[in-house]
Amino acid sequence: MRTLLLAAALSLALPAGAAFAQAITVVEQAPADAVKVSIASMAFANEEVKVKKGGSVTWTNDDEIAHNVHFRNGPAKGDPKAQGKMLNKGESYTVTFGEAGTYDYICTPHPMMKAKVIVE
Ligand SMILES: [Cu+2]
Repeated sequence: MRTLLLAAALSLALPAGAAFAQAITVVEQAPADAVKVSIASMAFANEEVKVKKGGSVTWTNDDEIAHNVHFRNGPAKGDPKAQGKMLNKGESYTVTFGEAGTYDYICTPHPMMKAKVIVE
C-alpha cells in the first residue's frame, strides 16, 4: 500500500508533457539482442522493424556520407533526444524503446530517408 501511494505521488509530481520521457533512451552499449538496421546508399535498409517494449534497435552507418535517426512522430515526438547525433561511416547508434507505438523516423539532412520502428 505504501508503494502504491508513493507511485501515485510520483506520477502527480511529473510535469505535463513528460509523457515521452520513457519512450526512447539512447544507450552507449547495444544489448546483444538489439535489432540491427544498416544505413547504406542513402536509405535505411529496413523500412520497418518490430521490437518488444524494452527492446533496442542499433543503426550502423555503412554509407560514405553522414546520416542520423530522427523520430518526428509517435511516442518520442517532442523529446529533445528524438533527433539523434550525426553518424559517420562505421558509427553506430542504439535506442531502447520504453513505450509501445509506431516510431516513424527520418534522417534530418535527408528527409526522404524514411523508416519506422514498431514497438509492441
Ligand atoms: Cu542522411
